[in-house]
Amino acid sequence: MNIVEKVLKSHLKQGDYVKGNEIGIRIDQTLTQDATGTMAYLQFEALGLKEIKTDLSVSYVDHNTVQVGFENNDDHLYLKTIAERYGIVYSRAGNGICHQVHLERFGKPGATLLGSDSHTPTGGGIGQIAIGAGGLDVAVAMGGGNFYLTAPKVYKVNLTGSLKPWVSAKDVVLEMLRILTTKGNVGVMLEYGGQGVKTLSVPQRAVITNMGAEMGVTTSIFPSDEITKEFMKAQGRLQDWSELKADDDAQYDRIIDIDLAKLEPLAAAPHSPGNIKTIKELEGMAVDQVAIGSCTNSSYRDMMTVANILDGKIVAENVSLGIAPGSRQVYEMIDRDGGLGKMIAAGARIMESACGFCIGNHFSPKSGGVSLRTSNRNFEGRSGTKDAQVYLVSPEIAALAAIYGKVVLPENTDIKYPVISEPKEFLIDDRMFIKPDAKKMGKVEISRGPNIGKPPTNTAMPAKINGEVAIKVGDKITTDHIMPAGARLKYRSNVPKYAEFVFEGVDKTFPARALDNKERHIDNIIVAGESYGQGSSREHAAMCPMYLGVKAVVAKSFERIHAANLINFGILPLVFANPADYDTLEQGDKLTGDFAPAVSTGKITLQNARTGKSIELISNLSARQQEIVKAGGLLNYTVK
Ligand code: MIC
Ligand code: SF4
Repeated sequence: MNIVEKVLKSHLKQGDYVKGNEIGIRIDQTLTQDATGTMAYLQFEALGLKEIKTDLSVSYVDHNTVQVGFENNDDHLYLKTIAERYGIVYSRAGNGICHQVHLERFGKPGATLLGSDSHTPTGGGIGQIAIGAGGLDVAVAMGGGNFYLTAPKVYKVNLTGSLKPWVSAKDVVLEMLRILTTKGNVGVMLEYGGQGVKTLSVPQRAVITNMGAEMGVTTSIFPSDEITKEFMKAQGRLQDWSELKADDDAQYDRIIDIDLAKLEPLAAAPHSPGNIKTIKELEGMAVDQVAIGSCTNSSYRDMMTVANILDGKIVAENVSLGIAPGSRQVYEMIDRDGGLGKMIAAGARIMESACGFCIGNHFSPKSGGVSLRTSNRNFEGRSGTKDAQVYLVSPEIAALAAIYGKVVLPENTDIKYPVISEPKEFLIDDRMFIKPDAKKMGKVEISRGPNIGKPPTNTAMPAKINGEVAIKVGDKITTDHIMPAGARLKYRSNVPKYAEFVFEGVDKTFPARALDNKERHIDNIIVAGESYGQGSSREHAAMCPMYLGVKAVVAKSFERIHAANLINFGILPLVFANPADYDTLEQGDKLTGDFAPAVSTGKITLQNARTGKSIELISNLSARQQEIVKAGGLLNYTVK
């Protein structure tokens, strides 16, 4: 067996493990973060769940820490009290970014982890099957329910050689994005192997698995070996280590070979993580802003590397440099080891250990500004500035650009490559976690500020669709397009308010039009191109459209997490049987037809009143999903 099969088969609870089949697995650990967590726990309550049944569930506060207005802090307090009530570990704001902290303190080889954040696969760096999902799926898993996924195709990424100086783990994953692109990898898991694995530390591996999310794969995993063991020992968690490796005769659906020694520094150019260019091609491009941090590339080694590149230098006059260490552990250690002082002396703006700039919560670039970032997404407008040009690069290239004010090739500078090794012992201080206390469980009163509403409800799917194309969008529409984050994040617990911003950057008139249709009993339909719903796991990108009366999304193809979220909220994801039919549809078209065949035959035909044509659509739903959609979503289906 390969590693993926070993972990999934040992957690199999339902279904036959046959590639392409829907299977249900047991989840050992869950994580939530505050931006998706409030709704996840509100749904946990709405489901009537009373007990946490996982080995470990952790609630992190790392996304909405800007706290403009009362809303964010109210959410934090709700999360704290609900954690105390149900026995969830609560990681306080200031403790760091969920994925980095989870890797340090809780990640366990061979275990399953489900997180309400698309970058949960970071945990694959330590040998976990770590999957991102919507908050409702995480709530169900916390209560002991299965998580459903497609038994995946497994691609082996065979690594050989070792990275040259100035070439980074980021360049490995950018190379993977060049090969696999951001489209068409639904139902795939990546398993890294080969001699080259031994040259990569756990945090480097985690950079690589983190950005598997950008390829749309379900997750990525590394073996658990001596290097994993050393890392866990240095984290004081040797007892959690176990070996995990593929059998010699393991089978794979595809093998991708990468010689680490042949890689060169790369960048993802605007506005997609799959738009790969070499640093050589970008050499000389002036830079306005550099941002180092996020849940990828914010480890001790990355931060100390940056600190030593900056040592004795000053940030170029035309550049503003922001640095956010990934966790409190990293922060304290770079302070102890002199890295923080070097950053401050160089003129860096030291930021909170949180998502911050990555999600456009602050540090937005100037109009049309060029920003080099070590984060994982450069979707249009995500930085908070619609016309900003965001490039994703390694910390090494980012630090050099901050000094020179432009993209430079390391060999054309006089800076020596700083070799930083992984610490033998990390600084361990778990006091910013509030651990479950049996005396408080079941008793703590849950705090609910005025911004915290109830999860919205939905009606059962009608037998006939009386639809209208409420909006038509193009290819690669991300969940950032559907449901913007940044300044709007604070409304995550208030669905009627947040729904006012659906498609804000695409068509501001959509919410009013959709609500008006809903009131007139017209079913809103969204028409889209390829890879609809890329990016974030935010279930609000399904929940808010549901609130606005969207009943179906008709697209050329969907991304996994978003398709699952649509189903969870009673919205039908339908794929064009003939993609050319996309061109025949226009906003305002009236589409009618029977919904029932979508359930029984997986096919549905809708009539377009304007063109007089009928279009065939496919609904790829399992029997379980059909029932969920019929009921109007997972909440209705569960709480019958
Ligand atoms: C993101 O990187 O887009 C986020 C913000 O972390 C999201 C979660 C969210 O929208 O709250 C994700 O990746 O799932
Ligand atoms: Fe936070 Fe950015 Fe990572 Fe999402 S990608 S979890 S916003 S740091």
